Amino acid sequence: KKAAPKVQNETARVIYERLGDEVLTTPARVERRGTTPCLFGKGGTCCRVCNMGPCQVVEGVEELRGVCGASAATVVARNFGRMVAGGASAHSDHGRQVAIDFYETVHGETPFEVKDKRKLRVVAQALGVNPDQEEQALLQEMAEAALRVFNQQEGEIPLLNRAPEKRKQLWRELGVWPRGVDREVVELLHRTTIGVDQDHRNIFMACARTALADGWGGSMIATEFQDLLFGNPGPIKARVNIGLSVIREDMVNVAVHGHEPVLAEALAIAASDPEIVEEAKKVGAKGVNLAGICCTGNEVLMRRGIPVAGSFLQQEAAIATGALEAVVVDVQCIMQNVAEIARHFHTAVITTNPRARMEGAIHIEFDARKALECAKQILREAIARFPKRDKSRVDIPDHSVDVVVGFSHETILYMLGGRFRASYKPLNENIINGKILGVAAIVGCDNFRVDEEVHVELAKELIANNVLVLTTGCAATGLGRAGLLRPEAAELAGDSLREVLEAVGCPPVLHMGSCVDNSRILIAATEMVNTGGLGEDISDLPAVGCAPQWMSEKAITIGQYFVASGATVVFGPDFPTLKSQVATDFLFHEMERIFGAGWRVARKAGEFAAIMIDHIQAKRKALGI
Ligand code: BF8
Repeated sequence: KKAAPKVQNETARVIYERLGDEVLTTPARVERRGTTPCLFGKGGTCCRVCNMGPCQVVEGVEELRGVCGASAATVVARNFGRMVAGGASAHSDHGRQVAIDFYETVHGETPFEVKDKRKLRVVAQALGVNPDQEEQALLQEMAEAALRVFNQQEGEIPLLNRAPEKRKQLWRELGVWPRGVDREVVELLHRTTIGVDQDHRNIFMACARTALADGWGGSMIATEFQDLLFGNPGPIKARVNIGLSVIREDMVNVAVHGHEPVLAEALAIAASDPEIVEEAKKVGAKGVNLAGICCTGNEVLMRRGIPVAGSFLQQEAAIATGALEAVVVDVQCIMQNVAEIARHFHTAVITTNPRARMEGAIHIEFDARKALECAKQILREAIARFPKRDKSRVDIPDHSVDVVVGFSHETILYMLGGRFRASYKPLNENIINGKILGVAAIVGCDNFRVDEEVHVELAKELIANNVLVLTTGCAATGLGRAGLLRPEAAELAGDSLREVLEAVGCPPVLHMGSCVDNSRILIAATEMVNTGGLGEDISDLPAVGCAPQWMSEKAITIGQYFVASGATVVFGPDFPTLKSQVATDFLFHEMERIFGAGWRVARKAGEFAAIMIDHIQAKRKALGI
């Protein structure tokens, strides 16, 4: 056997080592392809929007414009715009599905019910629905208002009214308040096709508008309506990473992988159904065990304490433990290699969504209206695989770690504000008095092309400098694996942050959920502004975001809506516009002038930390604190 390829994650590394070259894993593919991807593609100057090309464009070389004359700045802006549209469409198609599930639920067509009644009126108001009406009428009106966020053609998406007053005024002045999600995505794709928008500035402003439609539209609908349907997350103890309490040797193991929690919720209910437990026992198992992967993992971790086997980086490794009977997937971030790895084991890959089929998978279509029947059918497929498990090939490295998760915006309100005066005031006071230097969000993906877990070193450096860290997505799972989501990790914090954390029993890194839950960070930032003492807009806050290992287009859209909302973001290890200085200057500097926030790029944890801490210090200075 050859040596296992290099991989940043220790658990995956151990498992890959055992596989050797039996299966071509993702890090092995990275290694075999070499380390230098196409520089035109990487830097954003490969133009593929028509059939006169593809054109490889070089900035400043007249002969090396696109054959139509497109400049590097135009090509880069178009490619960036298409990423923003792709990311926005992914989050928002997810949000739309949640809105449809909610609509069907309030019309009595699904087995679910609205769980979070406390939040009902808040969300109604945010959608412009009169909250003072009889509950059934309210629910139905909210379902229609949620669907309108996607298909509205004119006017304004109402959820942006939640933002600070000054920000709303700016969006109106700039003409970037989105009209409706679908319209913005379609328009951005239209503008970036051959022969349409040729002004990089104009394209980037359209990117801001489309991204805002995602953050304050599609993603926010996903977060809020998932909370309404399945409950608002609260602090809960659980475990992350592959280990014997996460993937069970004595149970039928089913990994839930993807993004829309409705499927995982149905599987969780079905897994404890006596009929299913009995069927599992008949094949020699103690029952059915669920473990999460990617953002579905974060959703069920936050609400049910179901363990997370892995982030994006560990989807292959979880299967290669030899102990998964099924990987059940819906949409987004499911690598095609999953089916290839599963083929070498007894694991069934089960696709459930008509939008995402896979070769080599069994397809059992999930329909929320028949949620439990579908879920049972999926679990039966997994149960039937249990007798085929080859015990001699099972190897589950016991690496799982305790975490405390569930820090929704509402949880932070109650935990930091106290049971009797839910408020962000104590947080703001601790920022003003300097005990907390500022707030940083570490979000986004894992990336097989990054050698170290940048998230982890970065988070440690930030908390040591008294910066409170918020996290979502695969970054959150990675920080959990490193033990930073435990209250005991407060001992790694600087003295003054540690004092604040220990008073409330909070970890130094707060897990706020999945990638659509970055919308929770927008609300938390707004709440900090409205609480007072930290300026009048999100751009005044001593706060900053980052995605140190971004991989998906969705991360770019998130970055763009943070910037357009006034929060500077640092991305790494690279950035998709760097081959046009003109376009990059616009995103990094001109956006700063327009929105009070811009993009930055960094590679190593130390570089990220330096940029982020400098930014927080500069904002503190401007506030005079
Ligand atoms: O939406 S962090 S790898 S799983 S894209 Fe994907 Fe990136 Fe993970 Fe969730 Ni988000």
